[in-house]
Amino acid sequence: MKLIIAIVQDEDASRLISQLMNDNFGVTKLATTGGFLRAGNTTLIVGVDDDRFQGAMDIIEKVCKSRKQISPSPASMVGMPGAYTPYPIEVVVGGATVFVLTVDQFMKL
Ligand code: 2BA
Repeated sequence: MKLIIAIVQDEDASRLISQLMNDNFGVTKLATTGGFLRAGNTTLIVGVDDDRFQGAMDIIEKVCKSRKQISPSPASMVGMPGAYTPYPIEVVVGGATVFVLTVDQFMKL
């Protein structure tokens, strides 16, 4: 069994959850915040049997789009010595940042 941890954009989250649930994947949604932009994003936890892993990844890849985002200033630099003037930066965010872990045990008690 695998545990998929997928960090996605809020705009894609609802459709992604619907599509995963339609295919009978179990999904947990966490409201999260990116460290760089300090903007909201969504983290989904999906536990899947090995034989259904690729199916879940295909849905994530199909639904999640990469987008350009303008940040007024990299939030991580605010307060750094020498970083006095905020300046806009353009970053490409997503589609999805995905971590895959092998699950030792899965139980519902
Ligand atoms: P954020 O940390 O808010 O990052 C948003 C986007 O800003 C990133 O998109 C990337 O394009 C850019 N970015 C991040 N750090 C940067 C830096 N030091 N210099 C220049 N640009 C930078 P993504 O790579 O698609 O990441 C989207 C979100 O996924 C991240 O939001 C963060 O919440 C998560 N993430 C990405 N890599 C991660 C990792 N290794 N561990 C944990 N979370 C991660």
